[in-house]
Amino acid sequence: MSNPIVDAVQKHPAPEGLKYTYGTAGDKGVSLTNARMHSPTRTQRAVASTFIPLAIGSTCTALLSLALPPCDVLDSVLTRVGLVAALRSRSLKGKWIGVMITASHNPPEDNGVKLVEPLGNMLQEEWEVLSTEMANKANGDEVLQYYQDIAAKYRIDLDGPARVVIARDTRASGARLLGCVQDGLKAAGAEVKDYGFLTTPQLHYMVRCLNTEGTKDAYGTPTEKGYYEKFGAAFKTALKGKKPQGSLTVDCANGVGGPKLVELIKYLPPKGEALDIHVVNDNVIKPESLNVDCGADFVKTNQRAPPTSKTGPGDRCCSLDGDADRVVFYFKDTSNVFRLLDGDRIATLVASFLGDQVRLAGLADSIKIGVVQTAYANGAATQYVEQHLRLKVDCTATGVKHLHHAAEKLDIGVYFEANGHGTVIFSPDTLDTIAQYEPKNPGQAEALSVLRACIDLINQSVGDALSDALLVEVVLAHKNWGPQEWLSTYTDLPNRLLKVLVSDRTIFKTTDAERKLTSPEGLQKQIDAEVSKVRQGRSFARASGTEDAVRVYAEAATKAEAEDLARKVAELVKQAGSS
Ligand code: NG1
Ligand code: ZN
Repeated sequence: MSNPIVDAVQKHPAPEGLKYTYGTAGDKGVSLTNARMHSPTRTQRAVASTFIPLAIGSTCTALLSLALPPCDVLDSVLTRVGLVAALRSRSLKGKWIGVMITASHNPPEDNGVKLVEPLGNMLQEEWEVLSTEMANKANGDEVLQYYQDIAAKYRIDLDGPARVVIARDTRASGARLLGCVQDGLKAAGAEVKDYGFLTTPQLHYMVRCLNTEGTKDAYGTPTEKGYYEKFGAAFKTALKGKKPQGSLTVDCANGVGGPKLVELIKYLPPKGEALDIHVVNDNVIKPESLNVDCGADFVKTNQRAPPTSKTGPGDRCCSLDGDADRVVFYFKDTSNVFRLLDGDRIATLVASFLGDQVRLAGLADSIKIGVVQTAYANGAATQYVEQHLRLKVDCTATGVKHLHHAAEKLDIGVYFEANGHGTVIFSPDTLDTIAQYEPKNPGQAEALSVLRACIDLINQSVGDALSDALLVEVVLAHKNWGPQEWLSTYTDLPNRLLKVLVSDRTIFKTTDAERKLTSPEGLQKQIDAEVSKVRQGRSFARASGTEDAVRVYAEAATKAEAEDLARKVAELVKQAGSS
């Protein structure tokens, strides 16, 4: 007898010889990115930033010989993700779960998918494991069996309600992948809301709104208009009549952030009155231009503005990534030198501002702010936060979910990766304190009102490039700063990030938030010895979670020393990886 789940799975059969993993790549198999690097053409790429297909064992060539059109390799995964999303929703008594189809800053031919929990946060790790297992089941019968096993294990009522929200970015393969998810959701009998094109953070926002509607924690109206109205109004209130200096040019990576920003602008105070925004690289009609020579990843990686950039010295610019959950700022100084204001800079700027407002509101004794970084944060940023701002810094492993979890433990947790992923989260107690506090004088009232507007302006479910950019503008306007003043708060230590290809990156194991290697034996000692030879030296090596490589980071007092240190550590890693 036919079963709808078996039928849906058979409709999108899994390609043979591929192994998939959810999130950053696991420690099994060989990442396809390895195969990709040896691939003669891009048409053989099949990587997903969130669901990464891995070739089983080391048979990358077997994978290449499949010669599949790029996203065929994800069809089967997407149908199964639909099934998992329905199960996850049922396990939470029908709460809305989000499915976002995007490969973020990766090239246009890539795609991927991620699941969003009811409050807009990232999928629980236990369910990442279930998703991975599900993605790797061979056929319809196995999938059905596993679906029922999950239901039994978690006592999920398969007749209970399942509700799932879907959105996608502007990639050409998105429409087909959407159909694949829908087939899975339909087979599982889920109620589906398809929002069409959204930025990743907008989808997170919708999920949170839908699940909190009508409660005391209501987050907003679950529509695009609701999103623009909420953030637009908060921006206006937070500015308190202050006008940001000059204008802001926003490079939208030719991704979904472009049209969404154009829409958001309609809800911001009119030009002349507040911020003048120039939108560039917003061509979504040509999906092949996505993230090409533009966007946050291009700017951060190449340390230069997109070649199309036409701004003059002192003009503030920022770049979003392909799904608008990352943002970095930059400008040309008076000598026409490119200056980057990355995630570390956003974190320090925002932490200093929120610290001031908390103090001015008279809440410094009851609310503590902390900053969460990864080992990639520049040492000068860490020192500035600890010694100048006198705030606590936590360091976590790479990946926003780690930063988010650490930030959740703080009253106000400001977390950013250097590459521009991040946001600020307020604990429930802190939100209550700020909501209920009775100001004792007009100064306190003013600061309190700014804090309340910032809470609304910050997308607390996930890092949101549009909301983060507006927050930066609010802070700069209050401080009456341009980018040069922002840059002048501290001087970055010269640094270098290198990628080392090794035959098996899984032998590189770390501890201490990835800052020290525990394996291969003896390597850390050798790195320490090199670090001790340079002034203000710091270096670490870790296996990338998204690429088949080991990343080496080094910083030191001078550019020459940083580069030399990086080169030497990379050499040590290469030797250890080939022995
Ligand atoms: P890996 O490949 O694990 O270093 C990269 C970024 C992370 C994060 C993830 C997810 C660096 C050094 N690493 O991780 O910050 O953004 O991708 O996209 O930038
Ligand atoms: Zn992204």
